[in-house]
Order: sequence, then structure tokens, then C-alpha cells
Amino acid sequence: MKVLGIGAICLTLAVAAAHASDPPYVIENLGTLPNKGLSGAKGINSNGYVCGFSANSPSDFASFIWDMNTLVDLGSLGGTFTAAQGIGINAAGEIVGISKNAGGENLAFRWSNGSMRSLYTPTTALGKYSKGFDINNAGVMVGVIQTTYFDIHAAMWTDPGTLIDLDGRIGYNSSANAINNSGTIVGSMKFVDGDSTIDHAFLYDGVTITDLDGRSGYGSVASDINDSDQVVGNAQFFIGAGVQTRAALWDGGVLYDLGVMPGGTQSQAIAINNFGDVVGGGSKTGYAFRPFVIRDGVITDLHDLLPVGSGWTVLYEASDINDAGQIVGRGIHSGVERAFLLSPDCNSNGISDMEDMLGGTSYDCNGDYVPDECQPPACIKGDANEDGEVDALDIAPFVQAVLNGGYTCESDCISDCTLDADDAAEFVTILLSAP
Ligand SMILES: [Ca+2]
Ligand SMILES: [Ca+2]
Ligand SMILES: [Ca+2]
Ligand SMILES: [Ca+2]
Repeated sequence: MKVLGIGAICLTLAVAAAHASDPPYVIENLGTLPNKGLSGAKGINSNGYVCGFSANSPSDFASFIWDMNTLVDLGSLGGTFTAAQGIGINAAGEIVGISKNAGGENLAFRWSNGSMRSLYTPTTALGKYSKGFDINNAGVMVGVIQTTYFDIHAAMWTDPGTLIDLDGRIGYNSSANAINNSGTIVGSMKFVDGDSTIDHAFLYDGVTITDLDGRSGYGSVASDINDSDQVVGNAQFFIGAGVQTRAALWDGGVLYDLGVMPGGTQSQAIAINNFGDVVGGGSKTGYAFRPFVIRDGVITDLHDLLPVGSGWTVLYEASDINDAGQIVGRGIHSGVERAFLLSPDCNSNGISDMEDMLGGTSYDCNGDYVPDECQPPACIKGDANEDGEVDALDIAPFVQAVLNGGYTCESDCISDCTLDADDAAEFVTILLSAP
């Protein structure tokens, strides 16, 4: 067995260290749709909207969107079966997933502007299965379609009805699992490996399909890609005396082993946000599977982030993470299976920081989804000419900034991301108290 192009392997995330350490968290129980007994969350967008499913049994699923307030039933593609689940959601709140139609076939759907549409009408008697996994902010969708009795192929849709089979090879299976906002797609596909084939993570840039892995004898899968083209999934590595499947990151063409939890022997990465934070899960001492988050190269069991007395006894999975670091999945709350939303609460007020920022009680002037009050001061308030001190020289540039209507951190003396009369009064106060 030869091994090609493993590249450098390390245990740290080679990504921007936007978050220095784990903040306190709050966790919300998203409840269930009416007349449903359980729920699970699958995706979350940058605005904190969540998609998922609510169910009684495997034949009685419904798909939901959570709008930060209530669960809304997305409906289904028709018929007596309602088995539907939302899997991917974009910034506009459009959702892709899978739903049964009147004939009982499982089909990919797009939910947009309050209505659900099928992405794929099977054209052959054999191909009766499709699934939507992700949708980007331009509305381009990815998933899988059944093309023959045996073949499930990676697929993309630029619009319902405009299907592109990304694979096209009879006798091979593949899956398109995620798409970023520049349209780059990742998933898994079979590639030639000596006299045989192997399942490897692939990347499609709109022109070419590339084998992200390139190693012989070791398989891999890509499950998500962020807007910096960082790709996560899992890959087989030779560890110690045997092969382990571990969470993996591809960054700049290099494959990184993201490691396992203490005592663990396997892991997988499910999603990555634009700050390089990763969610997934794996084994650890005493547990076959626990969901985790990886921030700044540190793997943390989500159970270790639960607030005291949260009522959540077990978390089964972490499905997605957004740029605000909010994590969704499912677990057991007060004895019943529920969708959860685990959110940073850096200012420890018991309310998710996303709600603080949307409600105007916290500000995020630097646009990194962390309330600015939790961060080191970004500037010297009142130092309008940015020379490091507040004095009379700042008066003219401050007045100019207010008149221009532009924003600078220094002139936003009462930090609310806008310059107005309040800032003028505060500027005077700061100026008069300056040494
Ligand atoms: Ca908060
Ligand atoms: Ca901020
Ligand atoms: Ca100054
Ligand atoms: Ca202000």
C-alpha cells in the first residue's frame, strides 16, 4: 500500500483565531411542531434561523423553519406522506431538504417565499430518489439524485428544474454535500486508485472536479466548505497500529487531521463556519459518540459547554454552526428528544448574543458576530484624528466625521455603530476629562 501526498498533518487549525476561548453559552429548546413528539435541528444561517424536522415516527416527519421565535411547518410535496426534513438553509431563509411526494417518492425540495417545490421530477422509472443538502446565498443548491437503480449521483441545481448531474458515470455513486457562496461544491466521489476505485473528498469549482485527497488506499468525505474554501469532513489516517477515521480539514490543498477527543479512536467533522470553527462528533473515553466543537484547534465536548441546570441530559449530534458560533443539533431535554440551539452568551446575561445584537442591546460595530463589549477596546473613544490621545486636535476631525455621516470607531463615542448627537455630548465629556 503506497501513500501519496498526505502533506503536513498537524492537530491545530490553521485558521484565523477570531475566538480566543470558549464564551459562556445558553441553550434553547426549540420545541416541536403541533402534534409531533420529537424534533431535531439540521441547519442554521447567519441570522440565527434554523431548519430541521419534527416527527412522531419515521413515516410522520415534517420540516420546520425556526424564525428565532416559533417553529413554522414547511409543508410537504404532497400526498398522505409528510416525511420531510429541512437540511440546508441560506441567509435569506431558503431551505433545501427531502420530502415525500404523493407517490411516496423521496424528492429534493426547495422551500422559498413560503412554498415548497420539488427540485427533481424523476424522468426514468428507476430513478425515484433525490435529496437536497445545501443552498448558498445565490440560491444554488446541491444534493444527490438517483440516476439508475444502482446509481446515486452528486447533483446541483441553479434553480428548480435546472438539474446538473455532476458525476454522469454509470456504475458510480457520489454525493454533493455542500456549496459555499462563491459556488464551490464539495462532497464525496469515486476516483481511480490503482486497479480499483476509492471514495475521496472532491471539490468542484464550477469547471473542474478535483480529488481533494489524492492518497492511495485511504478514503475520505467532504461534508462542508466555508467562504474561504476551507473544507471539512473525515478521512482515514494511519494512527499508531491501525487506520482510524478522523475529522479532517483541507486548507490550501493540505489535509489536516483534526484529531479526536481524549481516549477517542474516531471522529468526523460536519460543518465549518467562516471563522474556521468546526462542529462534528466522535468517541471519547466512556462514550461511543459525543458531539463537539473545534475552536482555535481545541476540541470541546458540547456537554462541557452546557449551562448548569440546563435540563439537557444527552446531546446526540451537532449538525451545523453559523458565523456567530451558534450550534444546532438534537438531544434529550427533560426526557424527550428535541432540537437544540446552543449559543454564545459572552456578556453572561442569559440571552444569546445573537438576540442581544438583533435586539439592539449589544452592538457589533466590527462585524465579527461577537458583541463588542466582550472584546478588547477596538479604539480610543474620542481620538478622532487617531494619534493615540484625546485632545483639542480631535475636535475638528470629530465634527467632520459627524457632518460626513461616516462611521469611525473613535468618533462613535457611545458605541452603537452610528454617529449622532449622543456622540457629540459624550465626546465633550471625554475631552473635558482627558488628562
Ligand atoms: Ca448575551
Ligand atoms: Ca464585535
Ligand atoms: Ca487624538
Ligand atoms: Ca454612537
